Amino acid sequence: MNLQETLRQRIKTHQKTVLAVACAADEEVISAVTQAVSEHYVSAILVGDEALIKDISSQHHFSLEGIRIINELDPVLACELAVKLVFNHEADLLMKGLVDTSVLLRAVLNKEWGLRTDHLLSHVTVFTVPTVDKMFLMSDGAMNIAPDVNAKKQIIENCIPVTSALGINNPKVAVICAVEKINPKMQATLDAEELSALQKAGAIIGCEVDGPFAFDGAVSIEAAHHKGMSNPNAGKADVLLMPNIEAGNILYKAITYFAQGSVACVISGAAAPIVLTSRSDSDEAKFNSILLAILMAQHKGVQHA
Ligand code: COD
Repeated sequence: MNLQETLRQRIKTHQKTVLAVACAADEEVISAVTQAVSEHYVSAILVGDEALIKDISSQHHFSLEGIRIINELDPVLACELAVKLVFNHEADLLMKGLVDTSVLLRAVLNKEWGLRTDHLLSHVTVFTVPTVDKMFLMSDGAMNIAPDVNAKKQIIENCIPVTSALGINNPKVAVICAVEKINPKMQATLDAEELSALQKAGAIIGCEVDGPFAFDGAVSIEAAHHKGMSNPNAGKADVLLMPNIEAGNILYKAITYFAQGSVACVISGAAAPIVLTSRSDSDEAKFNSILLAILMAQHKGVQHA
């Protein structure tokens, strides 16, 4: 399955969406943004080192025509300016450029002019790998460090608008652990039991939550059969809820570095979708993530329990 093609096909209209980019002076970032502009997906406001942005663009023949640049060399201030553009409705989407994730997220979480809501914010990765003809979601590999059960519930809920935007109805969420059996010494397995019970009791809606599952039993029906797993959703996961940021981040990097997978990443739960890839990600991953953020903006209004 080709992730970019799927994303392109789901974007129905080319409405004028404005993308604000924080710390934009980076080859891959400018490449992805100028591609999105030239294909009329977005118009863009680049915040960052204007001279460097122009220098990189002329070196690589990226057209900056029609793109507004706001010159700000300080990364903290550049993040603040980009977030405020979205807060003030001058832009619809925010994108992380060449800056530490935590610096941008602190601006996003600002109490006066940030993009907070009454819900937790979390990072969602959509990915495909060449060996499986299916799209998966994985969360959270980049924002919430050590989520407790309540945070994990909200991380699951933040995946639902993404699955809806992708046309995945009633997704199967697998709570990923190291084993399939509850082990009181493994907190993730206790969380899995509680999250599954919460969903069965109606406190999480729009998906089915099962676990504990080890990774193989979550994504491979053959592995689930081999292990004798009786859960009918074993091996059929659409969404992988990772136990903590380390597990999520390692899986994310393994998808791109070892499995030659494709990714698209956003922060969900904020007042507007936020394109948030790793600094080392390719321009293709950044472009895919812009497409995903546009799709999410077009599918607003999903209810939580
Ligand atoms: N959603 C909503 N509000 C939040 C969230 C969240 N996910 N996280 C924190 N808040 C709120 C808190 O309730 C509080 O009001 C305020 O923000 C500050 O909370 P702290 O003190 O926990 O926040 P910070 O500023 O120390 O840290 C927030 C970060 C998101 C920056 C932090 O969690 C972090 O560094 N995450 C990892 C980012 C990272 O390095 N990723 C690397 C992989 S790319």
